[in-house]
Amino acid sequence: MPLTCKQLLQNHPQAWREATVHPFLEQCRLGTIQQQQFNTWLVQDYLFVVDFTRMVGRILHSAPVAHFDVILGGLSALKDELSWFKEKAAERKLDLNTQKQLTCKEYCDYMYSIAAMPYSVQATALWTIEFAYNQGWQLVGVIPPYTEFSERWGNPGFTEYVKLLEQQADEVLQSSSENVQQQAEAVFLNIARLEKDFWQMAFSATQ
Ligand code: HMH
Repeated sequence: MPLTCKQLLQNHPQAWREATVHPFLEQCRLGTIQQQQFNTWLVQDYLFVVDFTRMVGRILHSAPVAHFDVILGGLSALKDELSWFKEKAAERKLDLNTQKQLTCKEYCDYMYSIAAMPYSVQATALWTIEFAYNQGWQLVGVIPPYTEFSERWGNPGFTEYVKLLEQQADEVLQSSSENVQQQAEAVFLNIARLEKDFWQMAFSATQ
């Protein structure tokens, strides 16, 4: 049986829950998140998205032409997302010219290392990263004052994009060797852990 994205979720329900359900998101839903926690997330996630955009650019380099449409659509959404982050930061008078915190740096370094892996592993990583936010923010729901944030990653268009990423990853995993499938599973688990750590990094922020 070839590995699929669904199978990864079924194999690791606990790791996935920890990646997508966190007090940070719960307190966004309740409106009780503190400013420094939210602002830390916002600035660090901007820095993350800059490096994530580079990762998607590198995935394009490895992808079959038949996968270009979806990936280019993702890159175009990232163009919009990067300007949106700058707007949100300006509204809050936050300086984006900031150092990465350790967890953010670890995650960005990890994304960089993924470029050396087979395309099916990269495609799985891309789906995992996008699905984590799609699910995490969707569970928050569209409640003010963070409506705009939950909608960005929870909206139907983004959900559809994540489904296409899943299809592309499944398609190439199907013809991957067992060894490569194991790599894909390890990458899924590492990303799930980094997602959990990223929420925790913002949640623990005191300044
Ligand atoms: C930490 N994971 C993190 N930030 C994001 N913006 C995404 C995933 C989805 O793009």
